[in-house]
Amino acid sequence: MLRILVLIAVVGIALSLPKEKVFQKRSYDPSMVAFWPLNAEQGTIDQIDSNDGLPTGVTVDNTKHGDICSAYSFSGNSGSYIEFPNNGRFDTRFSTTLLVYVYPTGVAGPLFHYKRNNWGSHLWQTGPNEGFVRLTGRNDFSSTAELKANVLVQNDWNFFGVTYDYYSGEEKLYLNGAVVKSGNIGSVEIETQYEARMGAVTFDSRYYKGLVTCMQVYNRALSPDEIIEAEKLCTKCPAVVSGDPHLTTFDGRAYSFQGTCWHTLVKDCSNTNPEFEIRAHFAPRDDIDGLKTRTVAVNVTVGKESIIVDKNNKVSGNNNDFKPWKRQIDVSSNNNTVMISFTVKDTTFTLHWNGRKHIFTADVSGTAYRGKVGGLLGNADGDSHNDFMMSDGKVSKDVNEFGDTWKVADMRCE
Ligand SMILES: [Ca+2]
Repeated sequence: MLRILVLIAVVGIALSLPKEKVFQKRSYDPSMVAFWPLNAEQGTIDQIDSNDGLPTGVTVDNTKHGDICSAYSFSGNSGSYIEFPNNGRFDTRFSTTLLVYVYPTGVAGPLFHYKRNNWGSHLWQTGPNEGFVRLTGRNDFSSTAELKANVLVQNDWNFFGVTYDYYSGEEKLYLNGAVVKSGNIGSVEIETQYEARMGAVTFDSRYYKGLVTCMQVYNRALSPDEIIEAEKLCTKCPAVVSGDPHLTTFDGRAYSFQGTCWHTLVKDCSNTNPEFEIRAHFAPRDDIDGLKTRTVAVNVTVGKESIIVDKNNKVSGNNNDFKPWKRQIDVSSNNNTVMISFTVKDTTFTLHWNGRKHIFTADVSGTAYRGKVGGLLGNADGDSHNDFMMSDGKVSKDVNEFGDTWKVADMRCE
């Protein structure tokens, strides 16, 4: 009987998980005690422990807002919230950092609130532009001083949060990596032992309306530099090459470029002997008049390995010369898409190519090559303004001047 019950319990858990846990190649800061990506790929699954969020009355929003492609949408009523069960892992008790990306469209509501039915430690939006935090004392119902600042921008992304250092007593409110308010609340053991709610609590009629993604909890006060690094864990839209060809860089800059023949999309610029390079073959469209071009093949080179995938998704190259366990370029396909991935240092590139539709997307995770790549997809340093970096390292204002420097000299085209 016990065996049957255990089996049922396991099946129940498997069915209730919204998505599979995504295997992370990167390792997180050891002080991170909870991380809910709150995006289309990883949903409400806790990437650190098993405190997966339980969504109620919220939807995944796949509309691109700024450079973020997916987030959770809260409708601003009592039935729209995510509850995060707390097995003790994100009970930080002493020092803490709470960070979250919010896109408010309403007036007020809880962003991360410990204790669903009363005032535990909490981070809120308390006015159209007002961010607010109050940490509460553990078990003695005391409250520390509030910190608030009129800094949130409506209908835009705000990377908002708080740090608290138990030893110094310093508490700091952050927006987009900068301190916007600070105070000293002394050394208080804080109330963080309860479940947390986002969107709505049961005892207050203010409900958050808007989008949220990338909720992070740490058990120490991060420094400003570390908060800027933490922001990079938040999933941005992939770089895209599609159409005639319209391109969007890793940093979210969209432009059109009509070069023909092979061009470099992404290249390792950290070294005179690049470790990897991704190229695309642009050809004039034969189905319409004018100078429109589109992508007809992609070429990926990593070390001595090189493959080309054509518009029929056919893969050729020298990768069969390598034993499977020695191959650096991983290729798989399903339906109309070829997926190519490779990892160098801590950085993984994930590429999707749909030859029939002439659509190529590139995702990058890791930090070793931030700002150390070049090509038509930009330098991936988080700043869209410098994305027209030419092959000599200078930044151009002219799209054709920029694009032409990334034309590949030693590859021929019919
Ligand atoms: Ca850039």
